[in-house]
Amino acid sequence: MIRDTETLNQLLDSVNRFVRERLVPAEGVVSDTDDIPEDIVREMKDIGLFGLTVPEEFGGLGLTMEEETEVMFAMGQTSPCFRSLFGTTVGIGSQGIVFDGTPEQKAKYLPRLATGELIASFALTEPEAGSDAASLRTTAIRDGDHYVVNGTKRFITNAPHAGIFTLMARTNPADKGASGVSSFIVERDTPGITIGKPDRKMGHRGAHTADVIFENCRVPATQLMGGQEGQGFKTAMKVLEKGRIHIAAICVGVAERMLRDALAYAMDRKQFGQPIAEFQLVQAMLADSKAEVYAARCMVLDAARRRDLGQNVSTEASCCKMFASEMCGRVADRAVQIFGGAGYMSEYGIERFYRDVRLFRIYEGTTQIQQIVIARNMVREASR
Ligand code: COS
Repeated sequence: MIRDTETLNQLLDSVNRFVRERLVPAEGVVSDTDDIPEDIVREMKDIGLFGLTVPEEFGGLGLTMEEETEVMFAMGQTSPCFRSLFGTTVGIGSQGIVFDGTPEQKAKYLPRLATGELIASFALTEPEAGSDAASLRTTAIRDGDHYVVNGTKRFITNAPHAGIFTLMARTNPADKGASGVSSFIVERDTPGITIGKPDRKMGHRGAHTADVIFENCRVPATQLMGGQEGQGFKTAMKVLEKGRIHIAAICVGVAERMLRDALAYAMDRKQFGQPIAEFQLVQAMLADSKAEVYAARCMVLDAARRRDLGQNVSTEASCCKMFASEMCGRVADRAVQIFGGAGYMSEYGIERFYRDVRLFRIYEGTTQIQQIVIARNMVREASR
């Protein structure tokens, strides 16, 4: 749902300009230094990127899913590490509070998240609990007016920069399933939290992940999300469901960028006396990519509009995440192939995208998890 086309177009104009003039020229240096310069972070805050999904009453832009999707198509036109910096705050880090926080929790955290003063991370994954998220072992045991948290969270995006963690922990250790899990808003400076060394990754240089270790960390009971125990897994699933449409939109944007670069290269590069774009085998790769990007774009917009209408989009969100991330991987592979030898060389940039987009098929639910969600929903609906 687009609430006001003119306002959205103004936002998209500034995002497109920012991407073109500031982010694309910085891609190489960010990758080389593994760091996003402070002035770029400041501009992200000025444009309002940290507040895209925070409701307007708390100082954000309160974008609908369709509007957010359009912004992510635009943000995808550059290295995905830039999106990661504000994406966890806009997405999985903050949305638990938006969906399930108490009025006090919303009033305390959302305004500072919206300005980018506070970065939020989503702490679900553990060394022994990834796809099987409900098996998480981190415990939060009630002790008076606090919970005592113990456990390790792994691969947590933006952990080194986070001011708060949306933490999923087991409040009822006797209940080994999803209903024993609760969600908390944990402030970074709570005693008992250690952040591990930043992980060394295949790609996404400039975006940082690390372990977050909780040792007898005493979290005030007021930080229990929504004031209710046993709801944490559901909060996580709701947040991830929305996140899957967001990630799928980024996949579409990045695939468009790679395809544009591959087309420009194919029109410029001459072999056998003519631009390689004139050769039908190269054209096949361009055409297959174009059709698949178009299909993914249509899917993501449809899912976003359905979500805005209040429909249950569990199946559609997983379809989008699965199709768009796999599509993005195929487009990256073809783009490297079109670049040929140059595709393997760092200076041309396309190999960096090839490595970066590999993550899309893994995080916020692997392709195999999306298949499980889709098929389970199909069986459930058919047996009703
Ligand atoms: N919205 C709201 N509630 C949901 C939901 C959703 N999208 N999906 C599941 N739930 C609820 C279920 O309704 C169920 O509640 P009830 O017991 O009251 O019915 C509860 O959550 C447990 O759901 P389910 O039985 O489906 O849980 P499973 O343990 O079988 O796990 C999968 C389901 C595999 C889908 C889940 O573990 C998952 O998504 N794993 C991937 C995790 C992931 O994406 N990790 C990435 C880390 S963040 S980068």
